[in-house]
Amino acid sequence: MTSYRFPNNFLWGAATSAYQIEGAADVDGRKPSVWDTFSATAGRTLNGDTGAIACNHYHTYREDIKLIADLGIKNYRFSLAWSRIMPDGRGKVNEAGVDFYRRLVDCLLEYGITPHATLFHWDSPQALEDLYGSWLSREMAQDFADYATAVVTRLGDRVTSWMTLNEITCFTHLGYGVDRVPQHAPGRQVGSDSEVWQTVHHALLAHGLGCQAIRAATPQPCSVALVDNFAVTVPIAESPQHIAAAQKAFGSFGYNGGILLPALTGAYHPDFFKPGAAAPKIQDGDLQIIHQPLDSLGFNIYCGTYVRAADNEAGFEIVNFAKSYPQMHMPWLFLQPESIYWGIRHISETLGRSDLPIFISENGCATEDEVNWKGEVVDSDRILYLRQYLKSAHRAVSEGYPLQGYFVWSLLDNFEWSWGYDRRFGIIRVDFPTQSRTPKSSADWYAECIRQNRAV
Ligand code: IFM
Repeated sequence: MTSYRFPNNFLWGAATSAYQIEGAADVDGRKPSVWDTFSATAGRTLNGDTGAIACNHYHTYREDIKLIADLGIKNYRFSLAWSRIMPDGRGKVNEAGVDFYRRLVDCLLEYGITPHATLFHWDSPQALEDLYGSWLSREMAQDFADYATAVVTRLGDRVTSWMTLNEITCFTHLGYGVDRVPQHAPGRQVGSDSEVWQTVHHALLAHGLGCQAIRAATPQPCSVALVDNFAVTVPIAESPQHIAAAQKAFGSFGYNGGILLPALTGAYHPDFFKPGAAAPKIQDGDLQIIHQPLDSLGFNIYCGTYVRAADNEAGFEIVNFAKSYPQMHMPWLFLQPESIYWGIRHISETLGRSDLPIFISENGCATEDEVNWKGEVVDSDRILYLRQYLKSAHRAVSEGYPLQGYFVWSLLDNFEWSWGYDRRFGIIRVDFPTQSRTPKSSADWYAECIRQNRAV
């Protein structure tokens, strides 16, 4: 009965983000974000879905928090909508918007649930897009820091766990990236890779200035994290040569060299500065700003990439997923539980940051849920997926890597960006026409994991 048991202080949580669940898009002074504009533009999202209503959480947060409490979940990660707090992106603070988050946090605290707040989960104010093209401009970094100051000054008396930006890759490369049709996220298409990397650089600066702003504004000790969905290289087999290949590949794989490396080591990967490479313009002192001391790293993990040793210049090669490799209900989401273990191990061992505590800030999957004749959703596929990943997370803990907690993605079925409401990641089903909530079998399973403090 004691197998896969986590340490007593392990944090069990669930995660959401503002635009994906709140709705109430024009209530109490909120102004549009780039996602309101993007999703309202014909052809951008599946079925033309938008987050205008989403899970209506702005109005149902009390009931939703009670559901969290009923499951025994003690940690809740949510994000704040910048354009609720600062409708024009800069300048005047909308106190009615802040009040919503005060109510939300107070309700969490009443139930004994610790709030973990992400300041930016992709929904930048449309006003800043109109003013200077959002992440195309360096001004965005300072505006983000000012927004962070406004939030932490007002909510820092009740929130002590802060995350700056969520998944820089997604709102930069997927929004501004060249040659991407259809476009999967808001952002003006730019003409070159170095311009895309410039948006990343501005986001990293926002993270760095944001960390400084949080620490300056907090009225009490707090923790600050970056949340990244870095690319995980997984050895095809755990032999010394394939492990070495996965480690060799890690620093330059995916977008790691331009996001994770500068944030955690203070330097872009050397490949960025080779002739013809797409280095952004970097000003003196930028890397010091970006490389802030962090209390932890939030690691969003869904799946990674297999790598094997190869007799080539690089010493490794990527192994594509085989044709009938098990996959969840997303084109990019393969069942690869080892990715959670290897991601954690790479931070500690490959990057040499064993000092940095890690928490899984998102892990979950979309499944083709069905409601049975009893009105239940028996999502055995989601349980299979989550159980394997938790066991793999446990392996990291048992080998001494500093994993502190786990947030399942997601608490609720929600607006899955350009996939609209078609893809369901929740452990609680949302029937969008009626807004009724039904905990799925995976929610009961997760509650049992929490109760027993282990992967059951
Ligand atoms: O829904 C998203 C979330 O907003 C960011 N990480 C990945 C999830 C699933 O696609």
